[in-house]
Amino acid sequence: IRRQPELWEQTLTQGKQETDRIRHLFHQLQVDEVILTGCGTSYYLAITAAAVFQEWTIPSRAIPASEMLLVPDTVLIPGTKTLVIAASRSGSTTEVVKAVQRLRSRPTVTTWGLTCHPDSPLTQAAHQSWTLPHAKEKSVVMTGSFTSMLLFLQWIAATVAKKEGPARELQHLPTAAAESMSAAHTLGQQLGADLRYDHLIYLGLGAYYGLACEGMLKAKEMTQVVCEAYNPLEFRHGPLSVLREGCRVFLLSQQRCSSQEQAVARDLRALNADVVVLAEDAASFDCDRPLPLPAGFSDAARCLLYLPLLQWVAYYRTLQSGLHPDRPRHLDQVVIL
Ligand code: F1P
Repeated sequence: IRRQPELWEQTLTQGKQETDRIRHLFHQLQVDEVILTGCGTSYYLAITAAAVFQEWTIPSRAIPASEMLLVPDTVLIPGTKTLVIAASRSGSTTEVVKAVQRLRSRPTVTTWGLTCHPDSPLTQAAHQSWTLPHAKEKSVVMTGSFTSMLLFLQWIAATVAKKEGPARELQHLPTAAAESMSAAHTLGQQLGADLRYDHLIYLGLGAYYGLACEGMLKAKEMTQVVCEAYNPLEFRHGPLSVLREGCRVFLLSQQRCSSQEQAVARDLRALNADVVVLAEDAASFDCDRPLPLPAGFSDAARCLLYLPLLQWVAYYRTLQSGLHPDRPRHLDQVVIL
């Protein structure tokens, strides 16, 4: 978790070396849309990346790799030139590899792979692939690999975008993360050690829904506590009924939705939930624990900065529960069907 600023620096260095190749390949393809895919954490990163792609480049969506494999005709639009970008830390997850192998033969589909393992089945199956070996991990639970692959996908989107701002912003993320890591660590340690809260809820909208799902998955994998993820405004349409004193809610707020999300935070507090807000202007929310995030980023670029706190919370809760963060129950690094 702690080495992420350094990993992101290395990811950007690699991204810059690949800029011409990415631009050339993308412009040669002239695709109508991008579909990002993966499983588990890698699917959640696809959700976030798809929203960023759509905002910076062309129509994009995220689909679980199992659906790309099993029901591709419910996903692909006939006659549409599609770029499928598949992410997988291991590059070996069955659904991802088989989906790419099958899609490759479709004339309207081009496949790109993104992984942390060189020479993996995914790199062999995809038309083009990128590997981030520096982001490989020994742990089962993905942390730095998630954020590094997400940053690389953001870099691809920024590279093919018609404006320069996104690429410039991304280059400031490692420094911003290094500066905010200690606040995230201190708060994560406090929150993780507090076992009174046995129901964790993660809220994020658009690109941040993928981040909320990832925060939820980290806590679930490491601690097996009950966790859920929702869009913050959707949460008021029914799920709100579960709120009680043992609930802790993490609200990952976007700057452009700040006033609506402040209203959500007020509702949550009124129902006795413990509310943690991560936002650039976190101090202006009615919440129990604000984590102000570094200023000066667009919502699309800022994504990565939300993750360290969520990862620390899961990590410290695991230790406090007497569990081993690197040995999550029933899980392996790779799911082979
Ligand atoms: C993804 C994944 C992880 C999950 C678990 C099994 O693998 O599903 O999200 O935490 O450990 O693997 P990958 O395709 O990214 O290698």
